[in-house]
Amino acid sequence: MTTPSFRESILRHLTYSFGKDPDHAILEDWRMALSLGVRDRIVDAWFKSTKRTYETGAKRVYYLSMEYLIGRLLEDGLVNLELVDEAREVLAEFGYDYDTVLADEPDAALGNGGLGRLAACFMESLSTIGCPAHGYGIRYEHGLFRQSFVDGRQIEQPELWLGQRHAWEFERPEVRYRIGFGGHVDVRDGHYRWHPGEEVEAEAFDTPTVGWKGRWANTLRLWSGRAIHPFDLEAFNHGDFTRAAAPEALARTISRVLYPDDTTEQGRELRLKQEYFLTASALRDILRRFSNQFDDLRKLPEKVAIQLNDTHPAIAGPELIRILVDEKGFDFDEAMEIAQGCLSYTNHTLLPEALEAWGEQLFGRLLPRHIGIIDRIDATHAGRNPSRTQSMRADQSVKMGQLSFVMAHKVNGVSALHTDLMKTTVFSELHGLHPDRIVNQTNGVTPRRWLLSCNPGLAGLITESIGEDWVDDLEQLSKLEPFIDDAGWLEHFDAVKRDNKVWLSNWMRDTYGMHADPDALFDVQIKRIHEYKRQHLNILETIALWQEMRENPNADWTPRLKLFGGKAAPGYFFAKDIIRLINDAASVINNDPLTQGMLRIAFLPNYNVSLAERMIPAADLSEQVSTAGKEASGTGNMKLALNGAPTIGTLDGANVEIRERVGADNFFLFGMTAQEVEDRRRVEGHAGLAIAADDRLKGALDLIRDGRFSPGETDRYRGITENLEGPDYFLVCSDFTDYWRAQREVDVVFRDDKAWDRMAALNTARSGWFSSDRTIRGYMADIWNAESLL
Ligand code: GPQ
Repeated sequence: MTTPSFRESILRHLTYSFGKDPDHAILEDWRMALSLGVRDRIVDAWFKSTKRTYETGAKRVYYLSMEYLIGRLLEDGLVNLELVDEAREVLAEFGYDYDTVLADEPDAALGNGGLGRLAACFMESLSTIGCPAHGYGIRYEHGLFRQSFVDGRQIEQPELWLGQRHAWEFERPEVRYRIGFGGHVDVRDGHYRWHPGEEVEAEAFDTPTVGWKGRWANTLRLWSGRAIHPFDLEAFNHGDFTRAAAPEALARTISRVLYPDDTTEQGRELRLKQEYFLTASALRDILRRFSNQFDDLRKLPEKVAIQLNDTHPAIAGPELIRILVDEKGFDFDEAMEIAQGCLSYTNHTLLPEALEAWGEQLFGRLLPRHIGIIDRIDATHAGRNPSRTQSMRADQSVKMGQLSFVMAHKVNGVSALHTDLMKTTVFSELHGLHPDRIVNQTNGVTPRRWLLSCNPGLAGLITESIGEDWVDDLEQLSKLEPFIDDAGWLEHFDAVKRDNKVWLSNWMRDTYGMHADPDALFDVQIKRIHEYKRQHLNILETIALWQEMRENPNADWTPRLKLFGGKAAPGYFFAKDIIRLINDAASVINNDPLTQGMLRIAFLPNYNVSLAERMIPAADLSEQVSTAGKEASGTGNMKLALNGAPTIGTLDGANVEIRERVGADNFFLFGMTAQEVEDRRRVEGHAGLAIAADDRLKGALDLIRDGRFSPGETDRYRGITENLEGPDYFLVCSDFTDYWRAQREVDVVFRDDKAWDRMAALNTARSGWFSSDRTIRGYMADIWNAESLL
């Protein structure tokens, strides 16, 4: 068989997969034909990789995650297989614009934010490195909601990524497992047997994930819920059509929708069901694959590494023990040891509201066997550590963090600071008992999506300057440093940024009718809306700046565009108020003739992966202003630095490491350290003191309270002002003055074109360490003991 040319392959799919000739094909037909052309080549790589994994008997990595924030896949495939130019030509030949075709693909938003996007970057890096791996997740019918603004308020609409044709997955009707819930447990001669009261079927859908140059491809396997007996014929025959269809509807709810909470735990029954559904299906699949190749389950830790992405799949520990003890006849201690040998756990936050704890009533009702196993794990752990006090079974609940820690051989944090804080706060006692267990793996981002593909202008300049090896060896970006002293090169760098800003500005105009002046400083804060991320600190500074500009309109101001993007959890009312305040402030400030040329605000709706890909290359300044100690890592901070946007930020999460690498001179630092934050909270009336000491802050708060942005409704933002003037847990007021100072420093540097370009270029040149390839290599060496097969 000879491989058809790419052009031939696209045209063949158009004809034989979609039944259209070029004259009748619509945009979606072209998008799908192009996608299948790409997919064919991915499949070739996929088979080769699978074959090689079997032949070598290599250890496999399994990443268990409730979220994969994948975004679009067509460009990812084209870029990784280096087919972009060919695709462009074929489409142009038939009168189609490349970007328009790519934009026709729905975004797969099967995640909320950083945690889900990290999982997607990891899948790409695992393939680029050639580490044999599977990602396991849930094939949510509805991903994260679609956001729009009505009168400045966030409105949520269901998202339907499967509503349009989707080219990437293969349904696997033959891969199905029965997953049980509820029921009761029998004990006979010390042998336990669980008899679930309810069962659903998990069906596999596979998406191949290809790495750089198509050298390797792994599998993302997502589970979909189905009924075991989809149709109740008896009910149907009695004329009860609703009841007849009920089993199917019920089973499908399990994979119907992604919970839209980011770093907050809701403790709902369906969520626990989803977690068990994912984990149990994945484990059955892992054990089946293992048993096809090897015979002795004691070898499991040698051949299988299972990474728990946060505590969401923490039930993997007890479930694996249940299978080994109840079904395979192992004794408990040995089963526990095998499970620990396979499992490791990543913690993504220290926020107390995010730490999963299930009421024992609910947990025991849904998973009656597992709660017994957890008690036994707890007792075994206690027995081995008689002085310990940290139980996973306190306050009539099951603590998933403690469970995950105890069942894992390694526990990792996602930045150096976060890992240190894990040791001294949430896991201090467990860390004392197991001092070698906690390790750090600072997050990273895939440079294929977050530079090569989203910023072709900059990628082109880099390749022209240092060759293309940086794409899978990102630390080579340091070779750019000598170029930065070359005025011509720096001008080229500046021109790329300028083009990206013009592009975004035009796009904003065409899409939203928004005005964006490419000469202004594009000041970007894009992330979930959360009090700890402090979008309200940013908007307060904006309001204060507006006031100062009005008082002194003829001063030499640096024109700014404050760009925002991000969604609030539907039930997080404070965060929704922040969104509304930003939008309200935008309508007032953007319409002030006195400041129009100097200051504008734009909150782009429905922030998602694709929007990030448009905004990041055009950013001048990266806002990373969380209260120190609260942001576990951040990954947007890395993407922005990599694309030449210096950070204004606190010493939080990976900001600390970014500053170390890009250099203190190329980072606008402000605010209290994590330790100072702790101390400040103990100062009685800290917010009032900060406000009394800063007239700008006081003025901005007064404007909000007096209804300047909510005419006719002075108490619209009472919740925000009272919080800031009162408890101000996230210390917005106490950090304001220093934030203002740092922002004025930004103004000064930005007015000096050359100085700014240098700083921006140094950010790019020194961000190579933040590749998720480096992160994955770290996991392979320190946690999984896995090897690359390339
Ligand atoms: N993160 Cl616990 C989420 O996006 N969702 C969550 O539920 C939890 C954490 C984020 C975290 O806030 C960021 O600081 C990290 O960069 C990101 O996970 C990936 O580790």
